[in-house]
Amino acid sequence: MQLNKWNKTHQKNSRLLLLLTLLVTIAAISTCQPANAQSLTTDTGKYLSQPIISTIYTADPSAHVFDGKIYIYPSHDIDAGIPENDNGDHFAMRDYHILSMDSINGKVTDNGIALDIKDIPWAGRQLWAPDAAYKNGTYYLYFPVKDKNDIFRIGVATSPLPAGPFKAEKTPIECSFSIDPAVFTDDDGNAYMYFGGIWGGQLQKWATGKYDANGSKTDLQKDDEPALSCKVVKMSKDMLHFDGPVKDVLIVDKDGKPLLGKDHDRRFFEGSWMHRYNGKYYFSYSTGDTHLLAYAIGDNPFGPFVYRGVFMKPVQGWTTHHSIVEFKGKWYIFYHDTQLSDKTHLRNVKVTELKHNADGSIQLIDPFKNK
Ligand code: FUB
Repeated sequence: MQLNKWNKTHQKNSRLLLLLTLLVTIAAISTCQPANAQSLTTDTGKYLSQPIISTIYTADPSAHVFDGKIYIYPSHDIDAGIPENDNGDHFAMRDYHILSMDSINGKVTDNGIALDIKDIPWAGRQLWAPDAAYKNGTYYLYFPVKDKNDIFRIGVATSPLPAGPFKAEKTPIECSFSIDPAVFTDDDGNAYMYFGGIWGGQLQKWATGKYDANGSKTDLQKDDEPALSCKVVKMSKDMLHFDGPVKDVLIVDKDGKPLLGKDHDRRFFEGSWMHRYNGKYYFSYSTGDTHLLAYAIGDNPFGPFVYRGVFMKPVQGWTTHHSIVEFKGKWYIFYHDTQLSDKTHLRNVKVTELKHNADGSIQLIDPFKNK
């Protein structure tokens, strides 16, 4: 009888202990989230938009609408433990993940690894900002990566599916150099690649037309000379090569004078994009060390482009990089900041609406909410 009573009490206590252990375990698991997801909950109110995905770090989003769906081709940021410097060595990315969504602010799918650096035979290090294009049943992923001599080149990989997996060509695109390819397909089917970036993007090392390994680490040009230009080239019919000479994307002021090297608030730095609106060609880009997104308008894909202004104020983090896309009658800008990590090399992609005024100008966007 005594023993029976002890047994019952003991069983009851054991069940209580089990329940307690279970509760503690559940609590521990639910706090075991990635660091990024935790910081997401800290101070979301001050930002205009929230990260579209928080399970991986993403940046440099190139958005396209393929088959009625939005596909985003971003860099996949990782912490490689490399200290920050002006060369951008801390951006040591190793693969790409394509994101997709059926609607703006809808569910975002991470489609897994689309291309890994180990599968690019000529690659050395640093998979930077990519872009994509579609032609005749094939999707093309364009990507900058340093070759085995530590020189940035632009490569191309193909897939029958927009989210990959992509297979890289055996060599970089002939005559390609520097970073940040943006491929624009015009209404007549002709495609053009805009590319280049100064400082870590090495554009200044090509100022004479040939690569100068000992060239300046930042801008090579003198302050009162025209700024270094982004590059543009027509793509071949098979989308795998350049077709014709690489030209300068000239940005001029309203009097037709080229922007100067000292004009850090307006001159091109990196992260170019092209969109067409009401028959005009909008060349947009980052001003880099002044952290602005600016645009200039031209009458054809080669320019020249007349500088029109800033359309996005600085985001949180050193870099700013965007794309502009039309979806269901509205225009959107995909961009990034560092809301999830507060670290310049661990960024997160966002999206917000972009509006053109009746005179063709673009409304200024503040990535922070007005207080
Ligand atoms: O993501 C690495 C580099 O940072 C990109 O190529 C630049 O445009 C800047 O966003």
